[in-house]
Amino acid sequence: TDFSGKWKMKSSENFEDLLKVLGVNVFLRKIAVRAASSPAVEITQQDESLSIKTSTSVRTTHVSFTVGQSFNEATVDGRPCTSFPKWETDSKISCEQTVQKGDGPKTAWTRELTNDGELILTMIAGEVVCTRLYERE
Ligand code: RET
Ligand code: NA
Repeated sequence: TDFSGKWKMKSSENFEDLLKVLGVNVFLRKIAVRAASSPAVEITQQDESLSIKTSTSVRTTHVSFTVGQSFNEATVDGRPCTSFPKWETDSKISCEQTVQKGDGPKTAWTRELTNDGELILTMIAGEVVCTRLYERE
């Protein structure tokens, strides 16, 4: 499986609900939802190591990790967390997050490469699952 490439988003479900359950106020939510509607995602992968840059007009994140090794990142609402990515199948990574301070709903994400070469990102907080579908640019 090779996630490498530049990706553009085709659809997104439940992103605002995700921020809501994480306690992001309505004002910041609206800003975030607008910005997150056209992200630029660039992934490079070497074997088990991935680097993922997600850019929007208001927030850009860059994470690098090796599947099977914990790393530090931030939850979608920006709280520092420790993450543990693992292979769920040979084409799907799932990653549980543990926030470094405080509490709140349990968060996680998954990234899966489909047979037709699309990328499905899910971001999870408590009972809320946000699903975002990408195709290569
Ligand atoms: C926060 C809260 C503080 C104010 C703003 C936010 C913006 C978040 C954004 C997230 C985008 C995420 C993406 C994820 C994966 O594809 C941190 C919620 C402005 C824009 C694109
Ligand atoms: Na996204």
